[in-house]
Amino acid sequence: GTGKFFVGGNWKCNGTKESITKLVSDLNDAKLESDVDVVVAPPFVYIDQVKSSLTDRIEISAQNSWVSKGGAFTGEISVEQLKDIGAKWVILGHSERRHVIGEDDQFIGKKAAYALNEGLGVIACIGELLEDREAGKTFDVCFTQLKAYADAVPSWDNIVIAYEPVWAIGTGKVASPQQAQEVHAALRDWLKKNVSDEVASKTRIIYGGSVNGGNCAELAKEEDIDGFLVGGASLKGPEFATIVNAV
Ligand code: G2H
Repeated sequence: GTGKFFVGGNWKCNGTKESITKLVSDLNDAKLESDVDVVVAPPFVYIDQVKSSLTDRIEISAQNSWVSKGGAFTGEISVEQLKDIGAKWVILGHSERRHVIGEDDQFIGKKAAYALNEGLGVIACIGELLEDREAGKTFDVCFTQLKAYADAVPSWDNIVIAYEPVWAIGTGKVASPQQAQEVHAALRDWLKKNVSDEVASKTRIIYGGSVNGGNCAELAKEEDIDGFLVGGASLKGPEFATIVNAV
């Protein structure tokens, strides 16, 4: 892997004050290896609760942010507000926002640029649909999505790339270590050719899609897998800790 292992827990649209109190307490009790960056992304409305109760060992991410400065944008949350309540990261371009909400590459690229310029780290998601994979278009689709970030962002210093094949998300069908490694290596090669050697070698590329306590160790062995973005299994404190400690 490249640099420090990075594990994010994407809680998606799950939880209540009560269940999140329990999850935070389990995370506070967990033993986490020291050489791993650990981040959790609660729903917006619980970020403040989590920030005030969770150990500082774990940083907070949002799951989305508005594309520019706040104002008359009903229902949106600005980067400035996220920083104000102590978030350090934002997940952008998640497949659920691309394919369920309809966000496109350019919009996502603009969001990434705005968040980075304001000082948030960005977990930049990309990934192909099953039909793309079956049509042999996995690399094309991933490179197009990656290029949209590359064309927009001011720098790569604060970006973690999350490769999440859509067919593996929430389906229990995890990519094999070889399938994930093949794409991660191709993404790194794309960065080398299109951005720089330095960015290619230092940018962490994490895998997401049905990662759990049972499959994380095998995936973590692959050379270009620098961590994970975990959905379902991040809702259970002890299992999330197992994944953090997988490296
Ligand atoms: C992929 C992942 C978290 P899950 O979306 O980003 O979710 O681990 O539930 O497949």
